[in-house]
Amino acid sequence: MSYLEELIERVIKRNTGEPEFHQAVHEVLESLEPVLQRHPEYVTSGVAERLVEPERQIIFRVPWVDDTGKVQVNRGFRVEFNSAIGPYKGGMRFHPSVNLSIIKFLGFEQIFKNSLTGLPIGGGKGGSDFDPRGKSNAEVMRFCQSLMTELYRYLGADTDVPAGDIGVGVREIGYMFGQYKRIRNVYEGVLTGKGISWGGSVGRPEATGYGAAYFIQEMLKARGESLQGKTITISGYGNVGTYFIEKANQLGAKVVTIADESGYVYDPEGITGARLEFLMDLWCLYRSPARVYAEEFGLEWVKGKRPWEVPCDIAVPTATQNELGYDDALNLVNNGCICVAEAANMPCTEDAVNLLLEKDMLFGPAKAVNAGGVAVSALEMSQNSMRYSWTFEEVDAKLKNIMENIYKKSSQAAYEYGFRNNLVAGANIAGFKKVADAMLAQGIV
Ligand code: 2IT
Repeated sequence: MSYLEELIERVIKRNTGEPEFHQAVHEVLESLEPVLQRHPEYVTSGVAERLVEPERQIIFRVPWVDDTGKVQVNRGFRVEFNSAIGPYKGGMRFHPSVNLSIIKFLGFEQIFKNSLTGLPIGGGKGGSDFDPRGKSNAEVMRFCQSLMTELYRYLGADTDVPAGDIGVGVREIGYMFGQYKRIRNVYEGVLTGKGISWGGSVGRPEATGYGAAYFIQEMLKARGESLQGKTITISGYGNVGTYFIEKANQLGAKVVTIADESGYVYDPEGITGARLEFLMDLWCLYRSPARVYAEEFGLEWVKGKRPWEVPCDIAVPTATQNELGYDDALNLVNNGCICVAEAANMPCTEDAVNLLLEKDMLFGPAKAVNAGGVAVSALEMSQNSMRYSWTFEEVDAKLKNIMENIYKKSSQAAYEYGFRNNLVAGANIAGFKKVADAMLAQGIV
């Protein structure tokens, strides 16, 4: 067994019952064989062994009182994975499925994603099994305050800076920020994704979706193609999906599906204008199921199926991990799809990714495709430190530039290490090298 295979075995043994974490580690370590061969100093200094072990993992009780006066108890997590190149940075996810495996896979991915942005941010992630759906504002506030009453001691603008993820938007960030400020008595950029009047950055809400569209443009350019006239299928219609549609429309493409866990809607005309406005409110304001969109516009609700069976040029999973499996990938291949780009975190299963790469499809891995969100979070941190704010045009131009650079770095690393046009390996290698070099320089810590 090779050094890396052995390490994967050890990770699986030491982190039992954490399949998502195993999956994320496997995908990265698989790409590193030629890198470690060329750089034995990474092996002797145990960079890979240290990388797969979080610097710190915090698990805590979050008690709160619901509107009926009943005590509820949730579990809070923050995994501070790696601080070699900057303070821990990464979102908080509030969803009933959240457990240590999910937070660790997300935190591990975040190390490389954040490195790829070229900005000084380490990797971390957190969350809770709390479900904001169906809760009143007052309940969400009490929950967020209780969570921050424990979490604040681990955070700081130069230590650990959370943001949003699934189930955490500006409302939740606001309640957490208010509580942090009250306890610490400091006004600092300890969270990103804040409201514009209280330290947020313009362009942060749009950043993940817009960034994904900019990245796809770069992928297509390399094959002499563009987004103009392309038909795109997506799944989630939250923060990532809706702004992705907006930018895709601006670039001349047409998005024809949205989905949730119980089915999908096919809108052959494309989601534009008033329909996009309706969709923007659907999740952000009302947390409504996708079926409501079908009902509103008299479209068929395809129950129990995934949108990946709809013929398209480009498929962009925008919801959650492992939402696009082998059979879905096979459908996409057979229906003439030319590009799959992961706008969610790890949305494609490993066998789906392998099939798409085998078929020489353009494949954009999550670490690269969805890095725009955290990149603009880092720009929010910069603006907070300067006590200054940039305009939308300034932020958007920086975002575009960052996404173009991520594409360049990833494709160059892939070629340099013999992976041809495999951006999965390229993104892993480019993200890894910056962190590994910083870890080498800082000694065995
Ligand atoms: O997955 C992600 O990169 C995020 N949820 C955003 C993290 C951030 O700190 O803005």
